[in-house]
Amino acid sequence: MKIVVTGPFESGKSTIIHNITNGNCINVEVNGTTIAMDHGVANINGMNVFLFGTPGLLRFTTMRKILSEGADGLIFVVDSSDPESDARAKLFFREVPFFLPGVPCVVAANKQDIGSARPVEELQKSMSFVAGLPMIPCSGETGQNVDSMLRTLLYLIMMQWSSVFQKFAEHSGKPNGLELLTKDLNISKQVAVGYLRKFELRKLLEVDVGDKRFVVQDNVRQFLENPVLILKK
Ligand SMILES: Nc1nc2c(ncn2[C@@H]2O[C@H](COP(=O)(O)OP(=O)(O)OP(=O)(O)O)[C@@H](O)[C@H]2O)c(=O)[nH]1
Ligand SMILES: [Mg+2]
Repeated sequence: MKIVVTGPFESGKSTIIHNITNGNCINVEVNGTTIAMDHGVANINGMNVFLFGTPGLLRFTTMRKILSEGADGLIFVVDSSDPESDARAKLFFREVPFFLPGVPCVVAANKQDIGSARPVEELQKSMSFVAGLPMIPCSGETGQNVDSMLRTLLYLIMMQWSSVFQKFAEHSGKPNGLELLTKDLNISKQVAVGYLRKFELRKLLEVDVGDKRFVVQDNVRQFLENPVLILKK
């Protein structure tokens, strides 16, 4: 899966990616400020999660647009400890529907380890622009709740794709897998091949030469069939 981690300046995007990937990430930064991107890969129960952190300075809009291309999910990071950053978060959030329309999103209420951090109920009141989205209290610094936040997002993504994923699992390994996929989902061959390519890139499955057959990775099959399993560690 491709996950974009965005949010205003200094909210903790790079720190969260560092935590999720156990430090297996790169951050293109100048003096602690991300100027291009963060990138790292996490492995959640055998599922590859490709994380892309954006720069938080407003002027790097083009970079955020490029990083958002084809994203499956979004983590919007806000600073729970700094009420003055709320206005920046609001301004920043305006980009989201343009760059990532319809993409599942969770809000990371970060920096909960700081004594003055506001609880989620209070943040939800002052950040009405994220109403309706799951908001998860966490700390990139201590790692509190970071794993369950990512799992919540993966669950939402898999629910969004559930009708396609069910069929991936059902027809995996069959000699005429592609044909069955187009028939069951009532989609054109072109669309079905597009789905296979997309999720092959995300390492969920492998497609045979000629595209007739595909095979779902053994360890992710159970999650495609039953997404709720990803919520458990
Ligand atoms: N106490 C605490 N500090 C944090 C936490 N997350 C980030 N920080 C600190 O907040 C500052 C900004 O963190 P970054 O991870 O660089 O934030 P960012 O959102 O990537 O910043 P930009 O890329 O510049 O937009 C750093 O000094 C971090 O150490 C947290 O959960 N708790
Ligand atoms: Mg950063």
